[in-house]
Amino acid sequence: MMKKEMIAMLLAGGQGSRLGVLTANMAKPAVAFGGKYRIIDFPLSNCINSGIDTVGVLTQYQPLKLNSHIGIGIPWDLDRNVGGVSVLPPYEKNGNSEWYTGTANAIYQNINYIETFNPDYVLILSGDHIYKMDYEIMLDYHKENSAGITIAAMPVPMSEASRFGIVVADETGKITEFEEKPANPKSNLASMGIYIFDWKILRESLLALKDVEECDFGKHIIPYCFEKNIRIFAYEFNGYWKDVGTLSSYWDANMELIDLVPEFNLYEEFWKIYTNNNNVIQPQYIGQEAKIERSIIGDGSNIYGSVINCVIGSGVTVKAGSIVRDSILMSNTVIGENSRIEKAIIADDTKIGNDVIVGFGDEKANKLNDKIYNCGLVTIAEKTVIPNGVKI
Ligand code: ADQ
Ligand code: ADP
Repeated sequence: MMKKEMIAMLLAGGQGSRLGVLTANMAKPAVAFGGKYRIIDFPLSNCINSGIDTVGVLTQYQPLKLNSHIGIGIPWDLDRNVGGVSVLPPYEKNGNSEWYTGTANAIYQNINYIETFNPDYVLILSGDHIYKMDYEIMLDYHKENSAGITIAAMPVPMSEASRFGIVVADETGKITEFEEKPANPKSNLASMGIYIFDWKILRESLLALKDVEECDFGKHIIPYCFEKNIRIFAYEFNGYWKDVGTLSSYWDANMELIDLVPEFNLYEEFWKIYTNNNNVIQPQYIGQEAKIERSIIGDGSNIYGSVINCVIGSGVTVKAGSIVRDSILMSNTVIGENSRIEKAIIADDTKIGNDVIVGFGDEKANKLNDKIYNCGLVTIAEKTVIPNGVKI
């Protein structure tokens, strides 16, 4: 029988409704990030950089882009005969198909997949975090503690603590309390939603809780294991980590890439981030009157106007006389002449006319058009056309 010490299960099936129009047609892990990547590139690259060569990706909501991006896993060196990356949508069993109703339910429905590899440990990951982590070091920590479960955790500002699973640990790292999204958090040590489980323990818990509605790790599995006195440890992580589940955290994380000394560095030789890129795309072209400051510019972009503090994807055009500032433009966006874009997220293939102002602050804009959100950070859905002279 085949044997893998640890396999990863990457949860990529959440709806991501807080990313608004960006996730109307694609799963959150497929959303573009940093001018060149998609969010899922980060956990997938972490897997291969950590020596994990078997990854199940659990998809369900708007999976088309995600599936075509992952393909057979070539960019991440995950095209393997044994293991590699497998996309695992909910499938029909005995005539009745069931959606993944919760994170743990999604894993429960894939017990057979996991068992093919007869693993000692299973690593549970989220598809919507930007970070670099060596899961092998986390596994060493798990073994040293003879833990049944290890939860990666990091301190967050107390004001944000109730968005997370909150852990209280003793001086050895053993978790003494866990509460999922508590109204009154007892500490600011947040679960990162990254877990290593002894497979036997996880399997037993999934089977015991199989009838729980919307069975979830934070709400059900971890509390259940607590009651069973399983040894649960916190693995404190001190690097850069961002849950990009909201538009403002997504915008922040992109903007942090263009800091003079970025806290999150994409240029490290020993921890590369791999992605599925179109390598037939042309080089960038910067016109004579163009001005570019502190920005990432994707391949195939043509810049004739001013771009300041921006993350620009591939194939973007900014025409003469236009100024784009503090914004994220995804691939193949066109900005017409003499337009002004301030603090916006503009999704793929959007065409913006001449003399348009985005970031004008018209509070009625989001009611006028369901493709546009406006709350200090204007977000425009893919393939939107904004006519000449419009103010948003
Ligand atoms: P949340 O951020 O609320 O909390 P959750 O909505 O459970 O995370 O999603 C986690 C991951 O699972 C996401 O990548 C999502 O796409 C995926 N997912 C959600 N529902 C799914 C389903 N039915 N099928 C497949 N995939 C699904 C969690 C923990 C907290 C912790 C934070 C850290 O519960 O304790 O603090 O993550 O971000
Ligand atoms: P959740 O992800 O928690 O389900 P929603 O995506 O439903 O949250 O967002 C909550 C509300 O905020 C919705 O009414 C949505 O229309 C609105 N909203 C989300 N993002 C923006 C934005 N950038 N500008 C204006 N309204 C927004």
